[in-house]
Amino acid sequence: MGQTVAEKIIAAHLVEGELRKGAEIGIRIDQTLTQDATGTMAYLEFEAIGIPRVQTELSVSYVDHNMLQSDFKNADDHIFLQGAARKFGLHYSPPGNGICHQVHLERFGIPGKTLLGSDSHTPTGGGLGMLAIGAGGLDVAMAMAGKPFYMIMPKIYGIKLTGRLRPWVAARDVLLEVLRQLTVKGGVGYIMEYFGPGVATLSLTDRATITNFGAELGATTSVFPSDEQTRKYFAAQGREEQWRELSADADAEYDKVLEIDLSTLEPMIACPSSPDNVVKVREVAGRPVAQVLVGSCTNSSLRDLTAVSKIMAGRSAHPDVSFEINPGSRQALENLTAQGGILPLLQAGARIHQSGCLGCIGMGQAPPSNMISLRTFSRNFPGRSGNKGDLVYLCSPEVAAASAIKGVITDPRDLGEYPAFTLPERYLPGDERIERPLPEAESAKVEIVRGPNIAPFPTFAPLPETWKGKVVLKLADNITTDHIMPAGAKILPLRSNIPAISEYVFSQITESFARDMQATMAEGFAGAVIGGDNYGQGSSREHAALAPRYLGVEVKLVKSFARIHKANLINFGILPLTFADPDDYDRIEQGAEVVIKGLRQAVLSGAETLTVEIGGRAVQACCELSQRHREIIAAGGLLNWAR
Ligand code: MIC
Ligand code: SF4
Repeated sequence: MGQTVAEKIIAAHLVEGELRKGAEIGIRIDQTLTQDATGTMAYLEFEAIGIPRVQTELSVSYVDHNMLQSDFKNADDHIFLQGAARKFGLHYSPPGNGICHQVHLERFGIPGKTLLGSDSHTPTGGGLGMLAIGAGGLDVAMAMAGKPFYMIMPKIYGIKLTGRLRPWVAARDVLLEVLRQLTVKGGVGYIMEYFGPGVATLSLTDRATITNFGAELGATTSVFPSDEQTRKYFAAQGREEQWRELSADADAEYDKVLEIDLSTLEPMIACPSSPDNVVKVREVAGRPVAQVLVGSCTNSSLRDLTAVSKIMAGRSAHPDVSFEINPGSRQALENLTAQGGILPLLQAGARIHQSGCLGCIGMGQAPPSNMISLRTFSRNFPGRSGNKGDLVYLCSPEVAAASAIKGVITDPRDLGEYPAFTLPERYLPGDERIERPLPEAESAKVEIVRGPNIAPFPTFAPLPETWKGKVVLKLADNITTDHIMPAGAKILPLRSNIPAISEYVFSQITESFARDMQATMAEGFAGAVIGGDNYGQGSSREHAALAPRYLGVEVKLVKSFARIHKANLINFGILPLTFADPDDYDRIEQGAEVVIKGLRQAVLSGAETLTVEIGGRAVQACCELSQRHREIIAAGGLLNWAR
């Protein structure tokens, strides 16, 4: 039987297991990336593993998230990351240089290679035919140490593209349509692979928008073939020699197929507060908008910024709109400048910021109260903008520009003819500030500087024979990692200090959670959290497992898990269980006592179901774990296990 692109890359990197869907496999990782908000912890973990230098073909440490420097913390982290890169043999991309995914696409990605990144939008690299996967920092640290990356062999969801996008309809709309149909959990357990005649009509950065935003489907990753469009992009980047062709075999089989005729799509928009709450722009047109943000790793490439600049040329942003541009990278900004694209934006009233994540992760740019913020970002989870009860909509750069002009949500087709533009055949590289790895002899002399906010890594106890706890929280479906471990300008700077950041665990849901956990622990109980479907969707932040574990949460019993979060729970020794009978969920009350007898023995001996006594009632829970996972949990986490 023929193979898909994803299967070919996995087969070429397989080091453990066999290519059977649903079985655990280990793959070799060629490249890694980290960003600063997950990177400090990842390098502390790498240090704890004790390997002196990264073992990958290429590893890059980016600073793009924690850019506001309102005290010493973020600036200290940047210095730590630069030192760690010099010490351990990595490339280093400093603040202002761009969002990790955008810069990695431009300067480092290679078709057919594997990339593991400590950020959930790592699949951006799938746009150029990489197998690019998001993971927790500890998994990335292990990959840097030359260890395989383990995952359950996903199924392949073929997305067949036919036709061609009409003017004013963008790559963003393709995935908004897929999200509308499949929802934020539709991709769980799958790699989304794009094929069909419509693929050739999409530019490389359009493809990257699609694979990036595909993270919101809960998919393991998304991938496009590498073809003539890809070659053109590599030529424009001055690295054509790194390009190679890669396509699915004609007789490749997909586990499921969804067909999208690009020529029938219309401008779409995701309404508050979930990326799959999608409608046609026409259905919500006319709602007043207070803020329009163009940026984020989903939509801030040179193509996107050029489109916005051309649309704004000779027009102005509405006086009631704060119209802001967050360029994806120094390269995008340099080339936009060289082409004369900045002036029309400034004249239209744009606030142009440095390259980075900025408002996408609540590092500034919070919108005014009770007013609509329109963003070309990937997530509109509740409160992520910085405001409780926020009204964030997600859309294409075209919809954003049209709405900025009119001051209300606008279908961009109302603006008339789509402006013509071309992109340069050869880009200015914009990589002046990227540091190359130091030679080994020089690395050895580097002393890593650690600010006072960089706390040592906490240690955790192994799994006990009988586990005693309390239901400390009962939650609904689709809980995001932003609910579990919020981000934003106040909390993100604590990412390298687990005791400090743990104070904010679940603070969006109940402000007293950390204090309540302390009281529970003082009574001699550990914590169990009950959840619904798709628990832990969104970010790759391992802090959403590490910080609750630090507070004493040791068991999570839910209807279903998001992939990366489940992997992070295992890495920090939290037992992930799912309901055998989902109706049991309704019978559980917050505060109930929980006992699991013979737990350690059951986990280690491969038990697939466990009896959990909750409030005196026996509840059957499924324990879907590989033998490796079981040993890791019994040891109290991956670092204990590896030692
Ligand atoms: C996000 O978009 O939620 C983030 C911030 O980039 C996260 C990583 C983090 O929390 O540091 C992600 O997507 O993994
Ligand atoms: Fe940064 Fe936003 Fe992309 Fe996350 S989704 S990497 S915060 S730009």
